[in-house]
Amino acid sequence: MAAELSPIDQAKFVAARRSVDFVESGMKLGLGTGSTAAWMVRCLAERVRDDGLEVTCVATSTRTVDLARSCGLKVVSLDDVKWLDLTIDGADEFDQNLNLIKGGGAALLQEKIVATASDRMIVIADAAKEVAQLGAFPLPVEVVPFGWQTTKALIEETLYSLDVLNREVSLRMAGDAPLRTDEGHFLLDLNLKRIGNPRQLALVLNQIPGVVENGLFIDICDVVVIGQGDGRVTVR
Ligand code: ABF
Repeated sequence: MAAELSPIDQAKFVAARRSVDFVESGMKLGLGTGSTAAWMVRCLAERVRDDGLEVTCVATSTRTVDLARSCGLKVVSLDDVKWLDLTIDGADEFDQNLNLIKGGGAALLQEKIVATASDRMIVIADAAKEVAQLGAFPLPVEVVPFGWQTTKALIEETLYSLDVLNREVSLRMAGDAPLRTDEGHFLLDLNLKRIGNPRQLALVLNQIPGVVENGLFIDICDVVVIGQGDGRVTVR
């Protein structure tokens, strides 16, 4: 499976494969979204098939539901299990405190709900996702469609009052329509370049009426599994 991969895909694959070692039979698992998480789903399905591993899965997006079921995994809703033993998911950035920017895959709300409803969260990522300071990746903020332009203006005012440099709020357009999440919400991208106080920003953003959630995952990730293009893997 890994023989013909590009270095970046090899890095994602080896991180994903290593993360599945943390899965024990009988676990209730949260399955992430994105290309790295997709590798994990495939590797998990292999272990279920080859080792007889028994797991019950909750997916963080409709596309992960589809992939997991196509691989023969048992997928139920979060309401069916209420709580999870472990969630494995990707990320767009992680820092030395294991705080994350997530949501580039437009599934941040379900990802944060699932990750928070887990005893443990493991992030799987290629080494390029590691940053000294979060913010180079545009921070996704999920907003309800009602009055979204007013919400966008309130976000800009908030960023200005926090003196968050390089503020530029853009609605992530997918073609000529705003990008909608599984819940029908819009995603705004905050191009902040660097975030001095991610914990403060995460709290302030979610106080703004119309904001549903943001892509800052603070104190949620427990372990990061980092893959390299040469096949090396680091667990931290
Ligand atoms: C999802 O996958 C998102 O939260 C995150 O933005 C994205 C990372 O994608 P990839 O693994 O393809 O780099 O978890």
